[in-house]
Amino acid sequence: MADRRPRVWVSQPLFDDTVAQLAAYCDVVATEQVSAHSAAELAAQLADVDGALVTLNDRIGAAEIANAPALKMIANVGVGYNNLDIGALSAAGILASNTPDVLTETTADLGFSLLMAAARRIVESDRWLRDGNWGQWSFTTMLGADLHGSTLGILGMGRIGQAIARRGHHGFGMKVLYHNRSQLPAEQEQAVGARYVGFDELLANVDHLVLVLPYTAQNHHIINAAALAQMKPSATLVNIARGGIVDELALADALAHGRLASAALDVYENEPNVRPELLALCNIVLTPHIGSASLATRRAMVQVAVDNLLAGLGIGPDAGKPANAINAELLGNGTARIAAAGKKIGDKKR
Ligand code: 8YV
Repeated sequence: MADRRPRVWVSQPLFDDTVAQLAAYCDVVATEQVSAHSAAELAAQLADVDGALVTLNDRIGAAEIANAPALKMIANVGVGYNNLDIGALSAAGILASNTPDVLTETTADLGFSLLMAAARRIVESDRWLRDGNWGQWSFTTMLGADLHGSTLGILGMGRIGQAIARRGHHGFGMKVLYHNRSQLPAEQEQAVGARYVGFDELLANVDHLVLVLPYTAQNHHIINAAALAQMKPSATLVNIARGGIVDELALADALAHGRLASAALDVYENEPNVRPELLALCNIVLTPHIGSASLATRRAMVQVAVDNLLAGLGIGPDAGKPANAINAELLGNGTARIAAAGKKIGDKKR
């Protein structure tokens, strides 16, 4: 059978010049408007392609790939990939990749910005001033909580967690406590000035808690009413991970009744819908999932995803070995569709 150019689908507008690199090797179908694709639309788009470049908007599991016989590779633009059912993709021999590293510092920057904004009541102050409330300077207006010298807690100590710890320890002289599935090696802990503690100890002892753990079924609503009740009433909670980690109604209740001083969320359980109970509060900062949203970082993420996609389709310098394969075991055990095909599609230099 004669070689044909692979077909790829790009699920939403990204950066045209970066995505154009795909067109040198592949026939590209690019969605031109930002839209949430239904399960049926995803299945229809994936039915006829070899690869896809997708984002967290695209929830892809067994049903969406059931009629996609040519599909070999899904490149997710993002480090989190809870939108993909990796078990279902692996069972079908479809590789998946993500974009770690390039977004670490940008996302840590946002986490820290949200922490400062919430603890020092910056957004609330801005709104209060614009609303014409500043009649007279007063000693007690908008009293908040200090970051310097306080205790920072981090739940989830991967790359982004460590980058936040570094900021807190080296930049703000904070004591840093963390909890994670596994304890870091001693030299890594020292580099970011962080000490491992149990989950309950973390909740009870920190002045500020930042959530940076990957979302799984096991940690669904791990920050619930009981967890919030263990925290200091003066504490700040920041979530830059995934919305499902926090019970949003319990959080809104704690904030409304003075059991937690402040919070900041960049992620929500049912994006883009934000609960009215959260919107009604003044002691919470709400941003629309912009953790990695600097221009340079978003461009870098798309480049990494494009490189992964081409590699997964057997094209370019890393042909057959996408650098960020999530289910890389498929390459080792020969069950990846690309490996089973056993051929390189094109060898054009990039
Ligand atoms: C991305 C994110 O912008 O990387 C992640 O996990 O949450 C964001 O940085 C998002 O995933 C885009 O798909």
